[in-house]
Amino acid sequence: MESALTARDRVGVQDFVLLENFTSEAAFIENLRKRFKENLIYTYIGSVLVSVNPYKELEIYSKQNMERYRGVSFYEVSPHLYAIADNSYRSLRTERKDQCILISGESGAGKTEATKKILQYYAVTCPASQQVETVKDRLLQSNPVLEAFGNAKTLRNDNSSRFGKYMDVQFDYRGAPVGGHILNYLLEKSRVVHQNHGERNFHIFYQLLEGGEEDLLRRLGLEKSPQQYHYLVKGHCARVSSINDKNDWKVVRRALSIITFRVNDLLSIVASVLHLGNVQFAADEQGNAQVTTENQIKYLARLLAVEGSVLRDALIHKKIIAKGEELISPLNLEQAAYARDALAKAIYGRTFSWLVNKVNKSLAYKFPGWRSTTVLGLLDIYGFEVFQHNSFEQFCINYCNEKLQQLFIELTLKSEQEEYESEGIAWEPVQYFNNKIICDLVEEKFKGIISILDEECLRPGDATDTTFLEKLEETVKNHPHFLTHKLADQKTRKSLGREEFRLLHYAGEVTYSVAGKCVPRSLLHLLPFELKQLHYIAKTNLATQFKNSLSKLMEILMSKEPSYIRCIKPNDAKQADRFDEVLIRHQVKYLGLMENLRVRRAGFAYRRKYEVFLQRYKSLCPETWPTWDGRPHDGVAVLVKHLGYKQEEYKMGRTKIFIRFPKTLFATEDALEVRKQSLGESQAAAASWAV
Ligand code: AD9
Ligand code: MG
Repeated sequence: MESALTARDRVGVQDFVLLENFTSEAAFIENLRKRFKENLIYTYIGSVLVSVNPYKELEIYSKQNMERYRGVSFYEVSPHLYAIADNSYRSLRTERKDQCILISGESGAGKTEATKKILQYYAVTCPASQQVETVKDRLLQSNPVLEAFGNAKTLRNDNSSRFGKYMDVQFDYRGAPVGGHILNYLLEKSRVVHQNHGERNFHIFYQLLEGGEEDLLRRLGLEKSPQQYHYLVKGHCARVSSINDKNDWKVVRRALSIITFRVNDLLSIVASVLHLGNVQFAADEQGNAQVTTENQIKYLARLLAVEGSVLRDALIHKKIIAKGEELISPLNLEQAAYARDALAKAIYGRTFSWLVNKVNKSLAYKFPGWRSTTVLGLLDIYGFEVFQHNSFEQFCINYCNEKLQQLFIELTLKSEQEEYESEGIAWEPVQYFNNKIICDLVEEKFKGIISILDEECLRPGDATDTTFLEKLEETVKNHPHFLTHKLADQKTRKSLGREEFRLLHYAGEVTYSVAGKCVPRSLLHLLPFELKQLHYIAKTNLATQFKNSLSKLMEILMSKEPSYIRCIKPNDAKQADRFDEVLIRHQVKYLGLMENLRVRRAGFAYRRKYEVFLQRYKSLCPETWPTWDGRPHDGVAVLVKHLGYKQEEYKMGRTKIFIRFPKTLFATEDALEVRKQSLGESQAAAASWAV
């Protein structure tokens, strides 16, 4: 029989706070590695769940397993996202306080899978009724729809979410899900017109072509083969072995009809994007673009219900308003292609928003005012990104992570502090890196990067990427987290291009290119007509829009009690049983896990309610065994005295015992093991404990 000590040695600790050497990154990673090897993909840092993508099906998501986690105290079962889901749900019910679960991690780390598994958990374990079943079904069905339109095959993930998602689930007084609402962030629209080698456009295009019935495709003027469409061939990988577009189409088609009855309109628009991509131009003698593909215009006119001639003209001209007058001027070849692509992106982007609206309508709680509901939010948002070349998109994503990190540290510290206070234990201040300075650098009014970008982009006349950079240099030149070629010293200068700036994020340095950040205003007028419901308004810069929606998100999250799931990707090959240490070390850093652990371990490694502690260890002291009739607090006091705990090793709070060092707890655990063997109890009874 394996002793507690050797089991710990083999599978590591279930909670990083129990690591002896908790400041050592190497010890942290070693613990992850041990557990990963044993298929134990979940580990806690206190109440934060760290999850490593197994890239294989594990038998831990069965209905029986869901039941194991239902209503059970967090630490009595092995770490699992069901424990997080159940714990949040229970707080929601007992304290009637809104909850949120923040899921972060880099592309392919398992965020979306975690979100889906949590939703499934609620679908199975929450009370049911006919009306509730409909809501549960819609909640689950919203996934295939949003994934079809918002996910794509990338080099990092065959089903990569190309948008950020925050989903609220509303629960009624009985704890049954009765409604939901989705907020979406920053769809990667550039993918509609261009894909890198080895990547695809959004799934829906391939699903429609592969799975769509013949008469549907005929009506849309589409041919079955993706090779026919310019927007689908850029990445040279229309087919992917892990994806079955034909089957997925069936699922999506069914889910769509649950969510909206305007599926035909929707598919017309999807088809129109493909036709738009095939519109070609040739230059006339003056060098002005002319449309050479009349067939496409014909289809487009029909699908979008616009006049062919209006559309044709709009694609090859631009409209500018100067001194209150509207001027029309011709476009050259390059400009026309740009306009076409801009239109395709805008159409797709608007369609996505429209779809999210439809999903929200179908999920809307139908009895407002009847009884108040409580809300549980799930945030599935891209983690910190650093590429060779980082553009505006990475800037927004990393800014978002910077904000989430700020929120995370603030709330973790706050809840630690509150717990100490409510337990009557003196709080010992923790040193930690406060990233507010970086958030301010990005978002501060008038002098933050976004403000300057906004000002430059909306300035009439000659704003360019270079003037933007100069303005930045002028305004934030002395900021310790900001650098450009001009501001850098001789040595660093070599690593910075003249069209780049570098930010020192909490997670590390990232160099961003400013190219294309400033889109001249005139281009925004290229969108020549208004698609019904797809009205295009461009009053503010994208970055400002993102900043505003992010600040709303922060408000939402701040008003709720948060839980965290930090996802880690074990290797870049999407393979099972491969633990790439370098890659993992990066993520541990970007996710701020060591900082998290430091804050959590600042005072005491371990704490438990007196009842729970006594129940587990009472057999170690003759006075508490087999039963203790007095207050659990007094029982624990007797117990730890008997065990010889020294004064500096623990503190007695109002409802919990706090133990400073893991070794104290381990010694007690080992003593329990010996005792159990002498009592002839099976090892299994102790196996599930969080030690
Ligand atoms: V991205 O930022 O949207 O590109 P995610 O969402 O973090 O990314 P996702 O959840 O899509 O990653 O997971 C990627 C793939 O890993 C999935 O398609 C599964 O094949 C695999 N995966 C993730 N989590 C699990 C799991 N718990 N069990 C088995 C998993 N496989
Ligand atoms: Mg995802």
